[in-house]
Order: sequence, then C-alpha cells, then structure tokens
Amino acid sequence: MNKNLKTEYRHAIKTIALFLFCTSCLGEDFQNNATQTHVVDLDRDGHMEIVVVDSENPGARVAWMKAPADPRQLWTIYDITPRTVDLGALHSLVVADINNDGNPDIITVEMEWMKGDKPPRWWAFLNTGNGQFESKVILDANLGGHEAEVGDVDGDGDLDVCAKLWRPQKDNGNGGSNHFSYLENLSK
Ligand SMILES: [Ca+2]
Ligand SMILES: [Ca+2]
Ligand SMILES: [Ca+2]
Ligand SMILES: [Ca+2]
Repeated sequence: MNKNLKTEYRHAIKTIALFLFCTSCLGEDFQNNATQTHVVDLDRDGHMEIVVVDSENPGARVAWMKAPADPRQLWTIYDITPRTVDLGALHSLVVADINNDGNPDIITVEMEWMKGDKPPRWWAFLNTGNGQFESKVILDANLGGHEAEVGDVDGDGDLDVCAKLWRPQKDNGNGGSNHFSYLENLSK
C-alpha cells in the first residue's frame, strides 16, 4: 500500500437544485432488484472478476465474484461487507485505484432513503492484494449518495469522489435539503 496514503477526505457541500425523478413511475420491482456491477481484474491475475453491490435492498452487501477455470461453471462469491454493520442501500459502485498502489479499490455510498443501522456513510474498500480488502469510512456526516463517481476534480493527480443523492431526508446533515457532495482525496 502507498505509504503516503491518507484516507481522510476533505468534504465540500453545495446545496444545488436537483431534479428528482418520480420513483413511483419506475415501479417497486425495478427498485428492489436493481444491482450495481463492475467487471475488472481485481486480483491482477490476468482474468476478469465481477464486483457487485445491492442497490435498493435493506441490508445491502458488497461482494466480488471469481470465475473457475471454466467460466461456464459456478463462480465463487467473496463477501467483503463489513461484519459489524448493517449497510443501507448502495446505489453507487466505482472501482478505481484511489490510493495509487496499482490495485483497483471499491467505492460505494449508502443512500439516505433506505438507511442501515446508522446514518449513511461513504465507504472505500482498499484492495490489499490477494483478494483481501481493508474497509474504511471516508465520510460519516449523515449525508447519503446515489450514483457516485470518481475523477481528479482538482487536477492534482489523485482521484476525488463526488455524488448527488436520490432524495433528501428531513434529518440529513444538510438540514434536510438536497446536496451534491465532493470529497477531496488528500493522498496528494
Ligand atoms: Ca483477476
Ligand atoms: Ca489501490
Ligand atoms: Ca484530485
Ligand atoms: Ca488530492
């Protein structure tokens, strides 16, 4: 792991006008079955794996799946959900190397709308190699997110994290208002 890694992020919040789609027009079946996936060589063995998070499901999980020698046979699933928490819905999945050590990491964000055991948190699962991950909360401010993205927003060479939300909750960390949140990666 990069010795210079700092997992702290600087948080900036802006209240912006967000247009929210009518959830009822999508139907409950869509919401309950939605899942986020990403295909990537997670363990850097030259073969692709699949990362998956539940979306609008209570008790959402984070996991990755590895193919057997014959990928037409059953794959093995490795659950990396932190054991001591009950996560809220996870409608965000980004796989990117956020600590610049060459291993792809996993970023996800709990939603405000369907909470877990605590107010929504932003999570990084740092890939320490050999299919192992170190879970870290990178924001714990009662602010949820939906469809998070990463990018080098400030142009300093490390990946920052941004997310808007699906719909605000009246008790959220922004006084119940909509928000767009930007986490500045302090690795560099
Ligand atoms: Ca692989
Ligand atoms: Ca990494
Ligand atoms: Ca940056
Ligand atoms: Ca930075």
